Amino acid sequence: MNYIFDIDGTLTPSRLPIDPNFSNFFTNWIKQKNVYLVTGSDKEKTIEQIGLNIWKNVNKVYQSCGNQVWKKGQLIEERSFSLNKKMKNKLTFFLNNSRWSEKFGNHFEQRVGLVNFSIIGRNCSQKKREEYYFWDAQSKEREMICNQIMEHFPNIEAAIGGQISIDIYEKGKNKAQVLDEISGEVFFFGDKMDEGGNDYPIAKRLILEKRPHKLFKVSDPLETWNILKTLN
Ligand code: M1P
Repeated sequence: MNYIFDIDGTLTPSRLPIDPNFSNFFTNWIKQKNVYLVTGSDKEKTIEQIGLNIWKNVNKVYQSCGNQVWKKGQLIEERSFSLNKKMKNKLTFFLNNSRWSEKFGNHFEQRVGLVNFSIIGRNCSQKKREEYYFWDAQSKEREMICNQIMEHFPNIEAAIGGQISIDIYEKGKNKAQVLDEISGEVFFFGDKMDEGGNDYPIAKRLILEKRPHKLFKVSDPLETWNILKTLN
């Protein structure tokens, strides 16, 4: 059996550390199991959130939606991706014309094999992050931006990752690529499994390939923890 977990919103609150009690539980739970982590995030943020111990002790960690792969602390593979001028202009247009007026800087974050784009900016406070998340759920701004990017640039894929941003990468280089390396039955835990979310490609591929699997669409880390307790 293989267990695949998203991180932000699934094992930790978005961009925040894992609950210490859940961390203790999870550290024991992963022992003797095939556990993989897949996130849009980079290595530094991931370690900050889940701790080096969990990061090193799972089978593999797929950063940047699988565009950078780490095994027990060793870099295995990575792919590069950057925005061309046209894409950057298009995103800058969205930034300048958004109905969300408060901007805090760090709107484009270059990760390995992925660019993370945020209208509010990654330098926003936790309070502003939550305000934007709530507003975006009503306005559907990120969904609109993702759809327009993919319409204008057919070689590019854009997906809603966490609370305030969009993950952008080469078409097909989404989280589902991790399944190329993992064979057999999969239990997948994620909070963005609906169409347009960055966990969706894994769910879709498991279903299409008729692979033995179970999808756990969670709304927060506590739900993940409760499910794992019942699996035990
Ligand atoms: O910071 C890590 C997360 O960054 C984005 O989420 P958010 O919009 O909440 O900052 C996304 O890239 C997400 O995939 C990633 O886990």
